[in-house]
Amino acid sequence: MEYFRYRGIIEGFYGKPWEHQERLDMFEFMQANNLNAYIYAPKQDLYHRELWREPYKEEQLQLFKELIEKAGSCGINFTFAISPGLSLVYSSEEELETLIRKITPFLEMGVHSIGIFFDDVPFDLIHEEDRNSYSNLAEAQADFLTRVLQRLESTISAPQIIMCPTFYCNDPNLEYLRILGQRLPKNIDVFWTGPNVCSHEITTSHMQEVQKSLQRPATLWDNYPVNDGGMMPELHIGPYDHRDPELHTHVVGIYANPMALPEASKLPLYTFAQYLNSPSQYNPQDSWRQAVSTLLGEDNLSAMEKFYQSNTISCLEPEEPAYLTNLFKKVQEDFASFRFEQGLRTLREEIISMQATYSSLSAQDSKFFWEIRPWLEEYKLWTDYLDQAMITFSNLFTGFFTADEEQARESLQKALQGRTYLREVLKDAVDFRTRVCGDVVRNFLQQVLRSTVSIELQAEGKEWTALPPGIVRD
Ligand code: LOG
Repeated sequence: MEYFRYRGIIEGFYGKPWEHQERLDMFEFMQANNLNAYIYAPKQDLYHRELWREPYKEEQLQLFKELIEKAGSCGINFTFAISPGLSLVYSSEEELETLIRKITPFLEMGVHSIGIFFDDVPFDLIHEEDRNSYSNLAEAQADFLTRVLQRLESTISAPQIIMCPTFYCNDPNLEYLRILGQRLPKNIDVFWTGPNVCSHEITTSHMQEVQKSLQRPATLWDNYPVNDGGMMPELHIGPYDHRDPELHTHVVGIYANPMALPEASKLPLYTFAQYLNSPSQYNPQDSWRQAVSTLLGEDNLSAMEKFYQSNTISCLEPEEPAYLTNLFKKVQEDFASFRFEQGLRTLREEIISMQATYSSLSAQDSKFFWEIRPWLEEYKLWTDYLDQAMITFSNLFTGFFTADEEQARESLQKALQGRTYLREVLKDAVDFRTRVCGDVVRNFLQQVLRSTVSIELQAEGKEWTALPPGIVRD
């Protein structure tokens, strides 16, 4: 018995859509992992959204044909989706005809599942004709989709429509949802993304409330591992998590919205598939290790575990990377309690381990490792800066605590040089493209700058009191 009717992937992100070949590869991955549904909905395909009225060109349809056939041969239900909500006149018959004309080639290629999406479009009726015909957006959308369904039913057998509402997360008791629930034909499926656009947690009771409003179990559009928009600096490679094992009692299917990086997405998608196939047995950490061993090889497991510790930030784990936070907290406590050697040793061991991780992963040549390259390269830079910070602290302690005056002078001079270097690299780090290591290493480097400010001022013959107004000592 399957827990979810639809176990899928929705290519529904903003940014660069996947390549044709990447989609074909993904279908094989899906088949191997018992995922059975794919929705084509990349926001950046102009013909999907802005130019929804324009028919696809012949060459594009040829590629779709290949995709649809491949999906079929992999046991995957292929849904073609269109997002007309930016400009659609809901009440117009002509608009309905235009939409039918647009999807007809897909129906002819054997697609019987159509997505019609109204996410990220105006919240109100923007056309006068619609304001004259309907009293609200939900009514307009329900009426339009009812008409589309009637047309499809007269053209093909067993058509399937899935819609995405304009209010697709947050409060399950919205009037808008209740109107949709009442007016939409019961065989139209409805998407929902959970308590948030990107939900940290999705509970069964939340989905039960959604079901009540919609008068049907919803289909989850789960915005993980997607990393578009403001999330682009984050690498979402951690396991699927915080989804109640009983969700299937109030949800007909779950579609994960992946990253624009298909290979990197496969790590979380592998774990997602395990959740879908056996929710009550699912263990995120075990599943993740299995994913790495299966997809990247057992040899990469320990380096990937290490690298992942610096890449945990996502809607699932919004805090700063816990491992690094704890490690630096310990080092700072050691320093504050005059256990300098111990603190430096912890740092040194961490740096060595990070260096080894970089060397090992950057030597790999597969597509996965090329996709994660920007994160790897900035991880390397943080490792180098951390190394310099460790040396600077070491010089600082020697400078302050040695009885040998000559050595003290020399060490403080070196600490000063380290400070100058770190101040410069921190300026560069403002432009880092990734959030690898979160803010943890950055904050630690900042601490080095603060700890060394007094020797810099001394070297320049300045006192605190000589600082310009507005600069305060912290
Ligand atoms: C979009 C989606 C995007 C995602 C994450 C839905 C239903 N729509 O806020 O295309 O990938 O957020 O940024 C969205 O989630 N809107």
